[in-house]
Amino acid sequence: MVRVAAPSFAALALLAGACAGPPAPFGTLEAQPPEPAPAWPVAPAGCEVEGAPPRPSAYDARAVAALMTWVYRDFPVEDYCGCPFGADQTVGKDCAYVGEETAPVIRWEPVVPPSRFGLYRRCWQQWSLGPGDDALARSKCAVEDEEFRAMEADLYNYHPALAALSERRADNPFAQVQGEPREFGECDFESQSVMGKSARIEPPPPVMGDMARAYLYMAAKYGKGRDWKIKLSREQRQLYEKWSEADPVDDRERLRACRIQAIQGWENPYVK
Ligand SMILES: [Ca+2]
Repeated sequence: MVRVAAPSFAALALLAGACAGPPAPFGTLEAQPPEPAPAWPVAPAGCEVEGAPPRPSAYDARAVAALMTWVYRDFPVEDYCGCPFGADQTVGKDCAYVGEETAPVIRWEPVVPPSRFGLYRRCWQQWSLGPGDDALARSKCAVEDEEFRAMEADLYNYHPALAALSERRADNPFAQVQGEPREFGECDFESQSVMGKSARIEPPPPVMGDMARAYLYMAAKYGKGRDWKIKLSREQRQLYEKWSEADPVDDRERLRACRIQAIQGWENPYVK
């Protein structure tokens, strides 16, 4: 397995340091111009509660603002290529990603796709236009189905990802990909297709544990009951536990979880 040599991952190591001043107030986003390679501020070590935004009741603009201005405020780095992004959500030139866009953007990707926990719900079955064509079902379920809305709004499930790679990932589960294919510059984002369709995505080693823990968390929190269908197969669980061991929780992930806890009020037991 080849580690991404992007300088921004190395920069994350800086985050292991100590507290540096009070947090930015909610509602402001300090500009983080990503070019040239920025000197990332050392993230505060504490998990402040004061000033945290209110818990979004749905995945909406306020949820995105909470991610941007509170959770990721001083480490705006997307996960698939380690690319820093600015307040306008575009990544700079200091990025290993090579794609067709002139100004690549990030999106907030649900690690566990909404289709995974929506598929068996009545609203989803009513409004889905077919696999991969679920935008309508997602928005309808968010209005009509309180349990779906709660799962969809859980900020522990979101991470910043280059939009083009997130599109490639689509609703596919994370899984081991054979070999070390590279399609997007040096980004260690591995995609394998089966029968001509993208089917498996392996995230880069520095975040594979983060992704695995998001699955384990979502399954633990929402996998109960008849209608809460985030149940992992034994193989999936074993793989994610293996990834979680290979990429253990670090200070950045701990701080991220702390800040989400400050918003939502409950901890993520997989990130300690
Ligand atoms: Ca990690």
